[in-house]
Amino acid sequence: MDLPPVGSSPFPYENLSAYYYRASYGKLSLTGETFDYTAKYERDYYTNNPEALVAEALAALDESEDLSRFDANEDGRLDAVYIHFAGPNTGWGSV
Ligand SMILES: [Ca+2]
Repeated sequence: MDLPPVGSSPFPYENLSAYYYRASYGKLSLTGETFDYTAKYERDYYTNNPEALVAEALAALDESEDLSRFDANEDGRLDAVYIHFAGPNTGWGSV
């Protein structure tokens, strides 16, 4: 498999797929769909409860999308979710 195309952002943040492909030494090819969601509260609200943001975003998405297409093994659960909180860098491991 070829490395995914390089985007406009500088290395190593050109795109998520390329990052994980490199980080896995070519073993993980990450594909999917992206959706925008604007959180109900300011970032600090989720600092000690990031699960609340995940639940909130998925509930909103569930109203507009058929999420069953992200359940390839048909176990009734999404196969993977990646959430990227846009905004300034607040440090490693932070929301
Ligand atoms: Ca599943």
